[in-house]
Amino acid sequence: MEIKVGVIGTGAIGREHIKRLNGKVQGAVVTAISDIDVAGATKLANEMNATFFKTGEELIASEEVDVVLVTSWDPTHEQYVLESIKQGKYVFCEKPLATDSDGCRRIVEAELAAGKQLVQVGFMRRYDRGYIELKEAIESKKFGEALMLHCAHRNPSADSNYTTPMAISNTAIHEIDVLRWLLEEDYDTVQMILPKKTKNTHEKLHDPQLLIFQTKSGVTIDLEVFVNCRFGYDIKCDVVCETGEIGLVDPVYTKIKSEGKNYTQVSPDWQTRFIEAYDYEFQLWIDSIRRGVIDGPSAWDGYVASITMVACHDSRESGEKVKIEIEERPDMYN
Ligand code: NAD
Ligand code: ISE
Repeated sequence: MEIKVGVIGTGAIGREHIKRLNGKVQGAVVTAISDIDVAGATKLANEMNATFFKTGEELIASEEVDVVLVTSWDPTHEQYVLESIKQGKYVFCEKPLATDSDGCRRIVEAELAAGKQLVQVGFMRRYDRGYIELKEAIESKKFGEALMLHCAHRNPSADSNYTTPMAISNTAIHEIDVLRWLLEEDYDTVQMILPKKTKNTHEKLHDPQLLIFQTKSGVTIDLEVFVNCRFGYDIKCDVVCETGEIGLVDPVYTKIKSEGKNYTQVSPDWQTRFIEAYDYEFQLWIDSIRRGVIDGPSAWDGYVASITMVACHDSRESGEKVKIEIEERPDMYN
């Protein structure tokens, strides 16, 4: 029997995930959708033979829905995740889990009260072949201990609703999760630096931004977030070890020779850059639901990311290095 998925939020990534769940992922079918854009979502529901629900809460409660996928705007995530937990349904929530650490904490508390892991967060980089290979190399200690990481998260452009804090809450949140997963340790401190501003930004966005993390064991990470870089979607992670360096390469399958040049292209967007990671992420999510054991990025991981994010905001305000304090992880997440 296919697992019936209800999707809340049918914008860019919602539609991508619907296509993937219906077309690529084995064992799942999207049966219900909801969006505040009633006209657009009703049209989509008709095209794909799914039921449109006026509110996310009605969708979550429906018998037509076994599990929930939340792909609406960031500030709406918490309410739908909490409602899914209340209804005892598995829920996949795109990042961020909630817009602040109090919201993430409420979700962790609700899940602990439910006594079962129901939530998975959309930190898809853990499913990217490049990051998986980096993790294997670090764990094997083939090149000795990891000492420093040089990372960048670049987007071609950001719209006028994208503000300075979103460089962390909406963008760097991916690295905040994947780098602690890669190194298997938490951060100790963070310091933010605001470099010279590009002319291609607007008043409410300081772009680029630079973050320097120190992990508990002393690994130093520099992370550039530059969301108006203009040249493409560019993700860098170079791990400097004692006797070698391992780094991500852009997944390219062709090269171009033309007009005296020989080159490869930069990925244009997140859809292209991480397409295989998203496919793998969703197949494993559906498989884990069948087994009844969620083993992807948890609500706890979403919470830790949010605490780290708050420390980044504090450091941007003060210019100082800020300590990142995280409580002991509850047993359910060990
Ligand atoms: P989008 O603006 O294209 O789509 C969001 C949709 O949510 C819109 O159709 C909007 O009408 C709908 N919506 C807003 N409030 C709602 C509500 N209360 N109930 C139901 N629907 C509501 O945005 P997007 O780019 O698709 O991003 C959606 C989410 O996915 C964001 O949280 C974003 O951070 C995340 N995202 C993750 C990745 C990733 O790489 N993992 C990539 C892109 C976006
Ligand atoms: C977007 O929401 C994503 O999650 C992308 O992966 C990220 O690169 C982009 O900055 C975000 O806005």
